[in-house]
Amino acid sequence: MRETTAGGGVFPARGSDEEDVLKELEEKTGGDLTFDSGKILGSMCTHPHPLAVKVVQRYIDRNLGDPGLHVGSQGVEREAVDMLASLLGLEKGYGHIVSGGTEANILAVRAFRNLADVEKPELILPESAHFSFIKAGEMLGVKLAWARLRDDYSVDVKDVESKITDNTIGIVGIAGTTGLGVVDDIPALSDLAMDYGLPLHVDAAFGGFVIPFAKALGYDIPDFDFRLKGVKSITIDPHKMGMVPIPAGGIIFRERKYLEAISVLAPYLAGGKIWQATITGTRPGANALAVWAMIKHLGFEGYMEIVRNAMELSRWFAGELKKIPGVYLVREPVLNIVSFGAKELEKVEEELKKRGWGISAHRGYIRIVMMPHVRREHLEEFLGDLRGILKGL
Ligand code: 0PR
Repeated sequence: MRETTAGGGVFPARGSDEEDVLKELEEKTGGDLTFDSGKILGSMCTHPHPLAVKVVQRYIDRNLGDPGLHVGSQGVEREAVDMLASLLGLEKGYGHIVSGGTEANILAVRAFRNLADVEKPELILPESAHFSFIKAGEMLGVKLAWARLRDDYSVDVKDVESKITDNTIGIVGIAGTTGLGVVDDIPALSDLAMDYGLPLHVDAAFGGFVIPFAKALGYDIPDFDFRLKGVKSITIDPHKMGMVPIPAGGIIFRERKYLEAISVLAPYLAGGKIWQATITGTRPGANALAVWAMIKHLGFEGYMEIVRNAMELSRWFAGELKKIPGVYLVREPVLNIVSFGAKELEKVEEELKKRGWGISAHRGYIRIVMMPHVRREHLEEFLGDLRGILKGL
């Protein structure tokens, strides 16, 4: 056998035993926070549901980038898209399970731009919009026109209107903002979009798996989905509150034309001449199957129970925060996100991190997201630490 030469780099010349590789990985990831530790309070992800993990493991080799090979999986993705569309008030939707909210938002902007036929495309979006739109604007050559927020942190619809020009390709509204979980006045944005003949994209990356269930539980939240005629596309992420492993985002369009506007011909794949709309080519079928499996397994009622718990926990937590001197809520929670400020916030953040809490205060406040892995006892411990830190300042 010929001796392998390592070339002196970090690429190993010889392989190691599986056991050794796993042990080394275990050591290297020892510093990671895990969701079951109860210490991650500021993330929009969670430990995936065991069924979803099982499905991903079983179907790990499926590639939706070549659906001719995996025809069955492609059918399951379509059914997953249909179920998401149905959750969002649409009988038949067109879209994909994608890599996350970022890709979903980029696809929506791409569709609006390609259909608009203007030379200098502009997109109007709230100041609260996720930074994925900055990537979309840069990649697609679309100028972003940022609309002001009102005192309640929802977008000022009048300011949105004032920004409409002949170059406007569409409007964005947010159903569950990244920082505060605020739901914009989507009905008003939808009316505005209809008046001007513009498409409205709703970023419900987080809220999509919360709002329908919270509304069914009686929470007073504005309408946000396809039941509003101006809404032409929605981002909804199963890898956030859907309990599906990363990566699993969702983009749903009202009409086929949006999907067609972003489809590129892939002429040589196993399925013959196919059209591909997603940014990624090779992409995981397993995660799309996991989306399907979770929706089938939990059903509306199952998700409703998860959301009930998350919503109740956020109301309780907000109430407890209000009792602490030196702490203030940025606003009353709308969804299962509670954001608060405190005196000497940077110092408080530093001290909380020293005690192992997975939070950040980079927006000028601390955001706590009541994901399914967050339990009351974790929050009680957190509140205890917070009280102690503030007393010691
Ligand atoms: N739209 C909204 C409203 C979002 O909040 C996010 C992500 C996106 C789009 C983009 O989604 P992807 O990250 O799936 O592409 N919001 C989270 C955030 O910025 C992402 C995240 C998740 C951050 C888990 C940290 C974390 O631990 O907070």
